[in-house]
Amino acid sequence: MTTAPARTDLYPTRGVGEVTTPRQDPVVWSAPGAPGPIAAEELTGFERDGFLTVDQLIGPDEVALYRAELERLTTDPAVRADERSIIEPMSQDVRSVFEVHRISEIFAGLVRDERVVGRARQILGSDVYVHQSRINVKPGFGASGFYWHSDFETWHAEDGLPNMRAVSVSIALTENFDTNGGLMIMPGSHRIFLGCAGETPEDNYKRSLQMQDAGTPSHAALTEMADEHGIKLFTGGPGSATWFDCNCMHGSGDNITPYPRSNVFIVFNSVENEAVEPFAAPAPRPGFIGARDFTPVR
Ligand code: 6CS
Ligand code: FE
Repeated sequence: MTTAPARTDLYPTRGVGEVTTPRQDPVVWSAPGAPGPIAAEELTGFERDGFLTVDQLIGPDEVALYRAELERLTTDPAVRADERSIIEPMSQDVRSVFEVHRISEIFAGLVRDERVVGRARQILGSDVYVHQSRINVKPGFGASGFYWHSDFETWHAEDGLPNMRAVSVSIALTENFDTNGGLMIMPGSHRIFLGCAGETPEDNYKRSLQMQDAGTPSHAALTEMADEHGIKLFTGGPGSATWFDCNCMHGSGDNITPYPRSNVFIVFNSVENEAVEPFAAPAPRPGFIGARDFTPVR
C-alpha cells in the first residue's frame, strides 16, 4: 500500500483544539532597498503592522470604470446564476463575485497594473499569480459582515498554501465610512498563527463564503489578541486601498446604513508558494476560489 509522503505542516489548524504557532515566514520577502512602488518606510510599517494604506491607488475615472463593471456583473442574470456569485442570505442581493480577473477584461487590466502587481511583487519578493479575486458589493440596509478570521488559516487549511507568502489588496469603489461595515484589522496580529479548532466539513466553501464557521477563532483567543494588538478600522474614499498580509486577524461589521461599501479584493500569492494539497480539508476548493492555475501575472 503506498502512503502519501510525509510533509511538513508549519501551521497546524482545525484539529481538536486551538493551537498558536509563531510566524515562521518573513512578512516582507524582498531585500531591503529592492525596487518597487512602495517607499522603504511604508514597507517597514507593513512589516510591523501587517498592513499599509494608499490614499489614492486609482483615480476617480478608474473608480467609475470599475464601479460600472461591478454593476454590470452583479446585475447580469447569468453571472448571478454562476457558482462564482455568492448571494446575501437575507436580502438575496449579490454579495460577492469571485474570479473577476478572469471573467472581466476590465478587472484583468487592474490586476496587471504596475501600481497593483508591482506592490505585490515588492512585498512577496518574487513573481506572483492571483490566488483569488472578488468584488464585494456590501450593499446598504443590511449586508452582513465577515466575522474575525485569518485568511491564511483558510488558504492553508483548504487551498493548500504552504507558507505565509501571499498579500491581499482591498480597493474601495465606494466611500468607506466608519459606519458602513469597514475592514477592521488587529495591527501586528499577522505575527502569530492561530490554528482553529474543528475539522473542515465537506464542501465547506458552500457555507463559509456566506458565514464562516470552520476556521473561526474562539472568543478567548480573539479577546487576548484584541487586548494585545488593538483594533484598527479602515476608512477611505473611493480609489483608496488597503494592502494586508495574509495572516492578519481581520473582519468587518454589517452594513445597515444606506451607503454600500463596495470594493475589489485581489489576493496575490508568490509563485514560490504554489498551492499543494489542502493541509486540513478533505478536498481542495474550486479553482475560482483558490486558483490552481499558477501562471504569473504579466
Ligand atoms: O475564504 C476565503 O478565501 C475568503 N473569505 C474571507 C472572509 N476572506 C478571504 C477570502 O475572500
Ligand atoms: Fe478575509
